[in-house]
Amino acid sequence: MRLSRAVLTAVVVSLAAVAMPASATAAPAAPERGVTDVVPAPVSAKADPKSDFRLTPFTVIAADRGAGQVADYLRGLLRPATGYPLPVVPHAVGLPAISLRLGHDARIGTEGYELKVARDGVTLTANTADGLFEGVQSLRQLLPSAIEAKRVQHRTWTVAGGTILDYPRFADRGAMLDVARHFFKPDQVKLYIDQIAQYKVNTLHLHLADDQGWRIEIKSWPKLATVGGLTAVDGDPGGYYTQAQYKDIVAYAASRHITVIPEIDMPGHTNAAQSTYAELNCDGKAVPVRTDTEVGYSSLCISSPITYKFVEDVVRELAAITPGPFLHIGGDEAHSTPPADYLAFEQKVQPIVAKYGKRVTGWHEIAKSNPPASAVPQYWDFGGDNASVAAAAARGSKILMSPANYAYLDMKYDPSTPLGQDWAALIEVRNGYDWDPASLVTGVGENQVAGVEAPLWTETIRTSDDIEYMAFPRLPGIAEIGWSPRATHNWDAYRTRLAKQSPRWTAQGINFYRSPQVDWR
Ligand code: TNX
Repeated sequence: MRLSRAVLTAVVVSLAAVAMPASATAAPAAPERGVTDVVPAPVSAKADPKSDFRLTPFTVIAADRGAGQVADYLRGLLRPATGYPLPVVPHAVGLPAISLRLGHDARIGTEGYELKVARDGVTLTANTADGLFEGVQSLRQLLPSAIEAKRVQHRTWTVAGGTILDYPRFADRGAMLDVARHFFKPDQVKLYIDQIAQYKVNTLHLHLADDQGWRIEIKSWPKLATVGGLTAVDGDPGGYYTQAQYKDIVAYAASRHITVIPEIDMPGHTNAAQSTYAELNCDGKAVPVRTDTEVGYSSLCISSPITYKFVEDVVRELAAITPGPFLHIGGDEAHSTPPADYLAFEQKVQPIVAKYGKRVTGWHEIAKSNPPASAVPQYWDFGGDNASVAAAAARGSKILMSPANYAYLDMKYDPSTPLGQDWAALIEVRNGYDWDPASLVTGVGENQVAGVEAPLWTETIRTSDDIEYMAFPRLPGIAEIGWSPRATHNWDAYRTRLAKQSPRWTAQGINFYRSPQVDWR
């Protein structure tokens, strides 16, 4: 019997189907991405593979009034790799659209959003532009990682289907960059802003002055920057931001829905100021310049009126160029300031911050000075009992959590990490993720926690590559702890989601640490 060609083909095809390896039919390969893969994990996410949305050259971005800035930002994200025009329009009028809508939804607060991806369009709804911006960060993760490429990629662009309802656990999710130990130029700070914004980080704390360098122009004390800014750790080149450059960084951060918190550390960590201006020392003699990495040796002169003139001038000028509500006044490791002097200093300085319309934040040592309930102590110790921090929380202060043994991005991953320090801990990706801000400090529970911040001290950090290597992949973990519900916390699930982020980092040019704890793709 001769089989016709058609019959033969049919037999071969059905045989091939039977012969398919069991793994391919029983467990289809995990998709590259979906609504349940987003980092930080959303409050709720329901995937629907039948409702994928395709971006095409005809797709438009339809934006409500008040959503224009986020729409332009989204267009800027999607255009380089797609090459599509993606015009921003008020109404889609029949064209396939990504719609950005402002509404009133009591479930999602000021930073939450609802994202619906269907075959005929994507709808992102929030109560504020901040919420839309955070929703856009989820939306971009639903596209192939090639969307992060800087040049046109010829391929299809499918947004993974489904719905997300999402809002943050804590109001503050921050990153700190120490630009004092090593200086980073405005463009480097902006690059870091873009990198952290994608994980819904909403504050950037800039550590602007320390023993080794002063980094912000103060017009009434001009040599702080022009002389005190010349140095950096180990004799490396210094630098400073003019007030115009600082304002530009602040505006750039605002365009990424990030608030800048400037820090002038005092009464310790002040050698750069005291080597520049002799009158800031009790004996009227300038101290020598220092670029080593000792801490705790410097102190402003607590008994001198000039000290408070200096502080007020700095606070006034900084407050005038800082739209955010907080000024950070440091206060850590003031080992050369006697406790009574520390108290006297804090009680004089904190009202100066209030006088210029700002709220005080500072390292948790400020809690010893009975700060007002509006002040936010930033906890950096290892957890457990801390009477003054607990007392501040009991008086109504919220506490920002930056435990050095979990959240410090300058800690080495393991003994072989070429950068960083190890005084607090070695922090592998899992350690950096496995902690809970609401059960860290006795007496500071869920409602007393302002949020989390991941500080990056830069004694050993010199370049943007160095910043990226220490922040990635740990910063997304801290961001997730700050954003995602406690109930989503699960290392095994997280490490799988984290692995799927790495092609995005590669496309963005981020120099990340390939932790052996994660099965990178
Ligand atoms: C401690 S903890 C510091 C910084 C250092 C850092 C290095 C704290 C508030 N201060 O002065 O840069 O350790 O890890």
